[in-house]
Amino acid sequence: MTRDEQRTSSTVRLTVAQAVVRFLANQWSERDGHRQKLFAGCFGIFGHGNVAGLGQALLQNELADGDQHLPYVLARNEQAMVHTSVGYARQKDRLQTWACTASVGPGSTNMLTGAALATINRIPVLLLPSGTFATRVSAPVLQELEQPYAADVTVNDAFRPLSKFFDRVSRPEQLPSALLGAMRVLTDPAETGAVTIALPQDVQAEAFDWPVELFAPRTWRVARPLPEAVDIADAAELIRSAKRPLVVAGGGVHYSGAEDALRAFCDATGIPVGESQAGKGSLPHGHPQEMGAIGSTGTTAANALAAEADVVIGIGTRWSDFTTASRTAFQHSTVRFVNINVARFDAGKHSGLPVVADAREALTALTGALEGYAVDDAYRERQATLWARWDAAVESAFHPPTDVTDRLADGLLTQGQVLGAVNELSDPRDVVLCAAGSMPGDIHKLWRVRDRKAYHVEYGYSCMGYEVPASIGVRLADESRDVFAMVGDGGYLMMPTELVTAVQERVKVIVVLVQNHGFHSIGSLSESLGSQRFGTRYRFRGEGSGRLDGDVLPVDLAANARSLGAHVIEVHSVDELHQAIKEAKAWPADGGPVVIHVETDPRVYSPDSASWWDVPVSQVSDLETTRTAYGEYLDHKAAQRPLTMPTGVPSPPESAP
Ligand SMILES: Cc1ncc(C[n+]2csc(CCOP(=O)(O)OP(=O)(O)O)c2C)c(N)n1
Ligand SMILES: [Mg+2]
Repeated sequence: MTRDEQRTSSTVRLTVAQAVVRFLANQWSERDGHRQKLFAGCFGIFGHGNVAGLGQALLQNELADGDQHLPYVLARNEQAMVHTSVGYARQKDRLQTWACTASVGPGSTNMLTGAALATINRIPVLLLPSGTFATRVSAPVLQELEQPYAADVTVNDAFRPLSKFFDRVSRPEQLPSALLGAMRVLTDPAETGAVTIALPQDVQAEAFDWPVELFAPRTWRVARPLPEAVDIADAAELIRSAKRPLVVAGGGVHYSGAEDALRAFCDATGIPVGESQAGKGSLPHGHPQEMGAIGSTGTTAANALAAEADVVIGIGTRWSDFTTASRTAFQHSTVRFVNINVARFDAGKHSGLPVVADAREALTALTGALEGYAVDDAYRERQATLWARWDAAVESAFHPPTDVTDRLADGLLTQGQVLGAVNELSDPRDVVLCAAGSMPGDIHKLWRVRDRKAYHVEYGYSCMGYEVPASIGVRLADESRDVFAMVGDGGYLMMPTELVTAVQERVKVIVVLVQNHGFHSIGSLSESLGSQRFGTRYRFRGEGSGRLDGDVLPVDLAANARSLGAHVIEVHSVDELHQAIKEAKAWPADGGPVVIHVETDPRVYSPDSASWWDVPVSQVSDLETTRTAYGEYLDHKAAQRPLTMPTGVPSPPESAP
């Protein structure tokens, strides 16, 4: 063989876009001996930035024989396709995800919100925004941003602060390192989030001789870093000194699959568990140590225990303000933290003792190191009493007494009734999904989670419009479960578009559309802060007042959903709601989306969390309501704690001189 022949036999000539598709189709992830395709497929919307590059490559891939497919799915909105990917990846414990291709300019920047959401929630997605010409020969092209101060800036630079990895492939030679770097970050449990490779439109179509080994199947092992023995020993010592220890379980418990390890830890020690939004369901409903949601939208049980806790063990939590009730949840004068987290960044929060490790591995080691330790009987009794009190409050929210229901206008339900019906009539493995509005807080408080993957509230970015597209992702990830997307009228109006994608792909999602004609959540927040629900209701501008206080807008969201191809059921009573849920459950698995439209009375609130959330109130105001709210705000501020107590880890013996 001549040297030239050797060279040709070890390369393959493909465009950059064809190389991207072939590479992605050959990536796998592996954990605990289970191997799966890293990419289930590629969502996209084509325009001149990607139709001839990635579009051509995806077409060629779809038509090819063999098993190296990267299925293509046409979405309706680029933000939404990122949400769908996030929903999918979260349901898959971050072991699998999707790629997303968008055209230059608005198509690409539509993905920015999804990028931020993925990064904040630490969920892997691969974004492939298209860029304007690398050569700039025909600049400025349609949709190109021109900045007089910097000729190399494009709109895709906006992805940099939102991504955990960013690269722009301006020459084919750069592609291998961009792809390999992207895979490393996507499959790193501590680093993962949105990963962006910007692909200029001309580069996508450019041909190159690639080394064949670039396309060999690659398996990326998702690590389970082991804790250091000294960290476990220190953590155990601190916990043994505690009288009122408490676990705060975050999303890391789920992503690590640490639920059984947590249960074993609680069974052995009797330490109770409060859960963040991402960590909800870490212990199943009914477990004696399960205290449910914690923080601003927590249960009174978890929040009472948080206030007294002397040692708090955070597991896989990023300690958001909702989880800590804006740092008012923990009131013990010397409260100290142990933070088990795969990311050193999170493990160091609240001056905690960092145990940088996989949650499952760290919990198993800690349970061993705590052998013989358990909380006293009085603490167990306190857990049981607090929980029984809270559970009774949930019961009356789900089934309100007649003095509440008698006050409802005809055809209206309470939000608690809607949540109760869905919780009680869905199967234990069905998934409840939500993101923004008043429902995430109510679901966090009230929902009885009966399966580790049955709870999916996106509350890192709390993005209105996540609900419908993400529910498609959840269903694509696991067709053995029904998914109930709980969406308010405001959230629905942000992103109903993907109902069309669900129709196209025959994906069964059940959307429960809760119509209350505006922002119940921000309305009541506004009222509590003295802002009088200003601008939070969907109303005509009043003819006399000139303000948004006229009649309710004649908006028919049921008709809207029907027009997009969904099967719509309108309900006006609890009985009709029960029937609708049963009908939706019986709807064919490939029947596409079902929308249950229900009107609720936003004036009926769910049980109080006995908690707080820091939203600053105007310090000076012409309005009496604002001045009153500011006074109350200062009272709450007084309870805010810096959480900087040293962990008191014993210092090592002094070394010999
Ligand atoms: C994209 C986006 N814009 C604004 C907000 C701020 N916000 C949070 S809840 C909310 C209102 C939600 O209304 P709706 O979906 O009807 O739910 P409800 O509060 O009525 O339960 C708004 C505007 C947000 N979370 N996301
Ligand atoms: Mg609403």
